[in-house]
Amino acid sequence: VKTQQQEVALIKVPFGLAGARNGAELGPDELITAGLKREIASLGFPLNREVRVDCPAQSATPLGRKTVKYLNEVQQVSEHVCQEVASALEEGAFPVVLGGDHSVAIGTLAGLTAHYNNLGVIWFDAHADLNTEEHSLTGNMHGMSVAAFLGHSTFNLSQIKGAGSFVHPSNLVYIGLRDVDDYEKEQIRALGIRAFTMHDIDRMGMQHVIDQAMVIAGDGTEGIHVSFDMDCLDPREAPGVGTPVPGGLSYREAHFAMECLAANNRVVSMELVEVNPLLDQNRHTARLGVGLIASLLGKSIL
Ligand code: Z70
Ligand code: MN
Ligand code: MN
Ligand code: MN
Repeated sequence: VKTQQQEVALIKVPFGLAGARNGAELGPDELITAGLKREIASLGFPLNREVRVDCPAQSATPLGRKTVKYLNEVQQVSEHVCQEVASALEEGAFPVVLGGDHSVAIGTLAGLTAHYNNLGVIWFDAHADLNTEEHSLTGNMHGMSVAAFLGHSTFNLSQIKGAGSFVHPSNLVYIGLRDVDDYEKEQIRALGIRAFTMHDIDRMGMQHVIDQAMVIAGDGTEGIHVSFDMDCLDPREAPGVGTPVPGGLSYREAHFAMECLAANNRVVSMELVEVNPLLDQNRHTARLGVGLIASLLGKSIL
């Protein structure tokens, strides 16, 4: 469990241009309104910083027939997120990055790899986000973040000022996959990436899945980053996401995973992305997100 003396760095990234729908840029404020700072304070963590990364809005110039959308904007945001994450880590804080669409993970990983030579990543998602510019069927960069920190896409960590080296695919673990493109399936096989799909969770249960995930992401690494896309949850639990996919994690499966991760002192940072208030019902998804962050920070039932 993180010691309550450790500071939490809240890094808000209201950026949604790399997603599939409008609205993810409203995620950070929605999570704050849903009580995130109160939860962090009541768990006893001092705040290292609360920053809001300056994010470009929709560009006035039409995209035309570009295959990759908003590359310059993603690059700019990634560099700012990288700086904030790296500087929070230098001060010994635990970064909590709030998206935004999942492209914000590129900047988070850039900042983390600046500080840690070997990093494990547990990626909770319905999607693999492993497309490259060349293979993406949508041009949306939130579907390319994993390729960027593994170094497989043209735009990758090496283009971000201050980033460290790529994450090794043997230290990446997926949890919750159920909507994976053909190219991504090939890559998962070719690179030998460990993936716990919804089928695997059904078969072996979350306890076994999360125990194995911590071993894989922790093996030979200096720390584990938890990247949490809210669409890993079932849309009945989390309707407020840009790309809901049926058949996802239950409320308890997700909380249980976070509770187990809290008990593992190797977790060094987390991000929570893809909360879309425009598609939510009664702030349900944002409140669930706040609860999941609290569980990862060590909130227990009793
Ligand atoms: C699809 C793509 C994606 C999140 C959707 C979807 C990717 N594979 N990622 N929602 N978070 O566009 O590449
Ligand atoms: Mn700038
Ligand atoms: Mn994602
Ligand atoms: Mn997703």
